[in-house]
Amino acid sequence: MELRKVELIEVWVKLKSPFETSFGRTEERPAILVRVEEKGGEVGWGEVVADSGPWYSYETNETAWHVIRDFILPQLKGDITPGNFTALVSRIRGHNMAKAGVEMALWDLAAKLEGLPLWRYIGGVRDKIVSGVSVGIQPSLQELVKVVDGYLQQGYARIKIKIKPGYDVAPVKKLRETFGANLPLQVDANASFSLSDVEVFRKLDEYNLLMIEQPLGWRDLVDHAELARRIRTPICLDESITDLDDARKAYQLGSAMIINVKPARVGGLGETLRIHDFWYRQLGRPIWIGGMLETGVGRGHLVAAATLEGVKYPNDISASSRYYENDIVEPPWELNRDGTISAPTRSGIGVEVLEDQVRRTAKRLYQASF
Ligand code: OSB
Ligand code: MG
Repeated sequence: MELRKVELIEVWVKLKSPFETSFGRTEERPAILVRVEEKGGEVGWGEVVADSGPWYSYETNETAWHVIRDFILPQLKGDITPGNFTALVSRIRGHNMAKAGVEMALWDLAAKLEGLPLWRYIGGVRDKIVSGVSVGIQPSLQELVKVVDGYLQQGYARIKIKIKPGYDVAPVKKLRETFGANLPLQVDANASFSLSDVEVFRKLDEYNLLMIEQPLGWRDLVDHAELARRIRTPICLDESITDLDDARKAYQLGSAMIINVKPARVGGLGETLRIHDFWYRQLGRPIWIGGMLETGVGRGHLVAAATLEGVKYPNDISASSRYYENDIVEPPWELNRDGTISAPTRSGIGVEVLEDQVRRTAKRLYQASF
C-alpha cells in the first residue's frame, strides 16, 4: 500500500463514571486517532491508548505523539503493509502503544482494500465474542454490589474487579456471598502487591477465582513464577507481557498459565497474532483480549482480535455504553442479550468514525503527506 496522508487527531473522551485502579483514577482520557489514507483514497483508523500519565505503562499521549510524529511517520514511505511495518519501526525501542496505533490503522486499511471485515482478514473464526466487564475500585462494598448487579442484569458473562492492598479479600468475599459460587469472577491487581503478600493470595485461593491478573511488579516474571508455585489460582499476566519474547520467557519460567493480550500493549495486531500462535497453537493454552477503555475505534480492533481461535476466556471488551455516553463511532458497539458482541459484517473495523465531530472537538491535529 502506498500512503498519501497520515493524520493524528487527539480527542479527549469522558467516561460515564470514573474508573479507579490501584494505579489511579480516570475520569477523562486522551485518545490519539490515527487516520491513514492510501493513494486511491481508502482510509484506515487506529487508536493510541496511552494515558495522560505514565501509570499503567511509561507511555503517555505526549510521548506517543512525539514518537509517532518524529520517528514513525518518517518511516512510512514507499510500500507499507501491516506485515512490513514492524520491521520499519524496529529501531525504536519500546513505545508499543505509539506503534500499535499506526499499525492497527494499517490493518484496518488493508482489510478495507480487500473488502473484508478485519476479523476475517486476520483469520478470526467466530462471528461473536464473549464480553466481560472490568469493574473499578468502588467507594464501598455496597456500591460494588450495586454496580456489579447492574452489569449482570445487562448480560455481561464475566466480572473482573480491580483490587489493591487493603481492598482485596473483602470485595471478593462480598461478591461471592451476594452472587454465589457460580459467578465467573476474577481480580486484577495492576502490579500493586509483592511476594511478601502471599497470605492475601492464599486467602483469595478460597474463592474459586478464574484467575488473578498481574498481582506483582509490572515488569516482573521471576516473582510471579514463585507466587504461581505457592498458590492454586492461575496467574494471568497483563503488564509484564509486552511482546512474544516476554510470553516465551513467562512460559519458560512458569510465571503465568494465562496471558491477556492487549494489542495496544504489544505493539499491534501482528504481535497479537504471534503471541496467540505461540501461546495457543504451540503450547495449547487459551488467551483472552484485554482492553484499555478504548473508544469505538480501538474497540473494533479488540473485537477482531477476540475472534481468534485461541481466545477462550471472556474478554475485557464491553459495549460502548459501558464506557461512554456517546462513542465516536456509528453504530456504537452493542451487547447482545447473551453477553456477546457481534463481529461486524462490514469491511475493516466495521464501524464509521464520526469524523466531523472528532475534527470539531479535536485538542490537536497533525498531518503528514507523502
Ligand atoms: O489492567 O486491564 C487493565 C483499563 C485501563 C488500564 C488497564 C486496565 C484496564 C481495564 C479496563 O481493566 C478494561 C476495559 O477496557 O474494559
Ligand atoms: Mg490488567
